[in-house]
Amino acid sequence: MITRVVAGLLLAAGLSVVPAASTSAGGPTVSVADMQFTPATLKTGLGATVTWSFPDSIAHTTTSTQGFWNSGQKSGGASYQRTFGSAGTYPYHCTIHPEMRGSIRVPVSRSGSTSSGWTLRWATGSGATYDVQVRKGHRTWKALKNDTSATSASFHRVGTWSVRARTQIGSSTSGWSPAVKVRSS
Ligand SMILES: [Cu+2]
Repeated sequence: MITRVVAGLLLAAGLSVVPAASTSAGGPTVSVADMQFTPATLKTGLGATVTWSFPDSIAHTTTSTQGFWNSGQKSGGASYQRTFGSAGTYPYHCTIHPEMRGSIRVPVSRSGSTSSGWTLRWATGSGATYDVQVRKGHRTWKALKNDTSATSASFHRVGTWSVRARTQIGSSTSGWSPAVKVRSS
């Protein structure tokens, strides 16, 4: 009863009532409010589900600049989710306010050790193709895999190496992922 009265007063005062807890399942959340994405640049793990929340009363979108996703118009506490199952850099914007820009950055995941070598994984699912590059120290990037549908590879080369990948689905190609380093002895 009291809660309803307070909510009514807030609505009467023109304040937005933001729903409690979102269903983000522990993944990162991007707030789409006050004409910006916060955080504008989000680095997250391979396979993470990103939730965009839209508390504003005016509509916004999260729209992949490369064509990977488009939320359509969202407002008033709505949300949109996308799982990032492949490495790359994914810029996006709001189609209604093109000056609103953000980026999701998904590095290649690594498991292993300096002595035993590494398993590099750049995708958790299938249905895409990938380019994977490595470089030793600060030398030039070289292809490890070109246009492959494989999603992981073992890697055991002496020295410190950087690894990056990008994803292609249909006519959409991501930017290169943030580089990660592996070291083998
Ligand atoms: Cu907008």
